[in-house]
Amino acid sequence: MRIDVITIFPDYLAPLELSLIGRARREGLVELVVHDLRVWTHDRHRTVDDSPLGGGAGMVMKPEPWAEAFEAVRTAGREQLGEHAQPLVVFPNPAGTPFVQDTAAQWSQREWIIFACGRYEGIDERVYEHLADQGYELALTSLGDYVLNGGEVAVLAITEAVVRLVPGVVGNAESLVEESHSQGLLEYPLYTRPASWTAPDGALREAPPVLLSGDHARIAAWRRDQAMERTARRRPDLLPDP
Ligand code: JE8
Repeated sequence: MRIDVITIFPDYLAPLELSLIGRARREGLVELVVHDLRVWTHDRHRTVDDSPLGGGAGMVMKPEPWAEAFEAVRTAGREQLGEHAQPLVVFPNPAGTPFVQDTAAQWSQREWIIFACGRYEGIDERVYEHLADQGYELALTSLGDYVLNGGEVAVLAITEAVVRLVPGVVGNAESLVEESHSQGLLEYPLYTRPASWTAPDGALREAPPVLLSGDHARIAAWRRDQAMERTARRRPDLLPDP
């Protein structure tokens, strides 16, 4: 899978060098290229923004650098992947469709995703129209119902959620199976050794004895029950309408 990110803050994406995703990149499972949008400006100040037409607060991202950026990134991507390659272009946007686990599963099967990170008040609307006219597949996607300052943090979260589902990236294939089993429910509580733990306040805190019983059917039933109870209490919206 190839992922391109276009941003005015390339350093924001530095964490993608680390940990799971960093290893996936080194092993060639994922090719990730971060681009500085200002490369595609032509003035001394490398201007990417201007005031909103019609007035109003803040600044709007100008269309010209974006159009040039997409042309260059499409050419580079097709050089690597072949002329057949069709990217999905994702614009993180607080007014977009919510990003959920199902989105991550679908996008993990894509050959190529281009993330376009807006800043300021957002991007000139004609960029979306132009890309759609050029035949790009576009997705406006929200990380959640709160306000960020730009798309970069959304790209970090979305990339981690997508790349960990690419075959071979998460070593323990069982942990992904577990996730799909418990689909739609919150996870059950976890315990490890010592089974009897004396906390710093002197209290004896025991793990649930069922987990030491060796009875795998009873353990599975207990975990299912805990997951249901937790979901009902914390996330009733996840349960089917009663
Ligand atoms: C963004 C964003 C996602 C989420 C994404 C991209 C580009 C006051 N204004 C702030 C209102 C409009 C957006 C402005 C900042 N901004 C925010 C997000 C997002 N994905 N879940 N929340 N916020 C941009 C500019």
